Amino acid sequence: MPDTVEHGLFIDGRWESPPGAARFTTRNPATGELLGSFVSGRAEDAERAVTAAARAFPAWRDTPAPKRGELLLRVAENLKRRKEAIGRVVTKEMGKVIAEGRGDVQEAIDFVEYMAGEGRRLAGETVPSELFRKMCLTVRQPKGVVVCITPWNFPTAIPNWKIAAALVCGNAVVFKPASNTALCAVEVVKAYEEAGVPAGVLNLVTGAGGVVGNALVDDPRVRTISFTGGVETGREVYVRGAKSLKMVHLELGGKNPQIVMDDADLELALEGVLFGAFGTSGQRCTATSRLIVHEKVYDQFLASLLERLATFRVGDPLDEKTDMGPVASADQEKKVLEYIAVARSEGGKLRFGGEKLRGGVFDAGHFIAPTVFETRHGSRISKEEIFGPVLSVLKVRDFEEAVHVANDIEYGLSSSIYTRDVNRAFRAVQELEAGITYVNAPTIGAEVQLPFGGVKNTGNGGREAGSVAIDEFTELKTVFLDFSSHLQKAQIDPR
Ligand code: UN1
Repeated sequence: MPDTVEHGLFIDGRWESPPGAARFTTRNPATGELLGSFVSGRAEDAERAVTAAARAFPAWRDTPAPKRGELLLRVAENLKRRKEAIGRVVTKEMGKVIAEGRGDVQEAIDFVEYMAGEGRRLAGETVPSELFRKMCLTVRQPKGVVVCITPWNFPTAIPNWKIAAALVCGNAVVFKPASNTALCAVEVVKAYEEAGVPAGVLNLVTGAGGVVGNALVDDPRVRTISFTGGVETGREVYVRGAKSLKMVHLELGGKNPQIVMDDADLELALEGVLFGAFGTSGQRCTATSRLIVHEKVYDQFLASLLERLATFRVGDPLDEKTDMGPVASADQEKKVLEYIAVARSEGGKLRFGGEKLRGGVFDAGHFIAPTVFETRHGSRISKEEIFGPVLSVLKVRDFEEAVHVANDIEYGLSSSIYTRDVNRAFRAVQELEAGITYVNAPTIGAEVQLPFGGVKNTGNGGREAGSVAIDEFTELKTVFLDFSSHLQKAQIDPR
């Protein structure tokens, strides 16, 4: 691999490329092109990164929060300046179309800017005391060393959701990215390095989850793990972290429904499902993987969906005209094709796609046709997260059945309803069991100034993004200030 750029670990403010270190590479899932070579970190590397973070923490904690926010503003500027270049790296490394590659970086910029302002808020609360001349309030304090473990599907946005929030709160971070988007991770870290992040405050350790991830989760000096990824790995991280009583924040899967009622604007609903189901090749936690349609409009809506898919352009994700690129890796391709086989074997009625695309440019990459199955509620493809361009279509009699089908699932991240009936819209907001509900908009496209997360097996109750992002990365100190010059006894002194 003479031409492949070798990237190092970033520990204590230095890029390290130990000669002879084991390495792995990333490849463009559309072309097979080699993109970079990265260090397969060892447990010792993870430990050294934690040591660097622990050493850097006190000075960072003592840096005024508005100053920490200023660092983030410089990071945002760096990301803005390099938005096009980094957007192209996103597209090349995980295959989302270039408009979405840029969007990934924009989402990172949006959140980093938003968190920069948090440096001047980081609010606690002030409440009255039951006693004389006594003041009661809370202040936020950082946790110390926190670990951010991130997925490949939003390889710049999600790391920034975690890192920017953690840093503005005064924590030191060890960042362990998904291996198949390691180049994006290097780009993210460079934006912080160039902004002047102090040595040790942000560290990058690439490598296998079973080695680097486990070492970080086991390390007693780490207080919080912020993890986004699949439910199986998330459960392992949770259980492992519990042994040392760590706070483990989980953002996991989804099986997100778009409901289309008989009174919906069907053209709008059609645009919504095309974007929601096949944007990012269906590889978003928020992707629309179930289309729940009222029986009165079912045949008509399905027919127009199939008609639109006939001219849907799958191909080179760097081409602005492409609607959908490849899936992100050979592993993803294998998993999605296995689910397509499951769907066929359980009697799903294939209405579109259902295969790996071959011939011409497709042969070099992991391209799967946008796939539509008519299926029944309860089939495996209607319940399990596939994380690919596979849409299950389900027919329902009425609103009540639509909500029942939408909710009768182990996940609860995003949800959507298309209707013109204001009462139904409000009922959906109230009754859909999900962290996010959209009315007349697709299940994807959350904005960073609002909380992001879900119910049931989508997580363990936390939220990222929005102003509540700081809850994950701060401890609340409760403060009682008694200026009465007397011993006062709460609950005991006469009232
Ligand atoms: C994810 O897939 O984990 O709402 C994140 C959206 C994006 C974020 C998705 N803003 O689809």
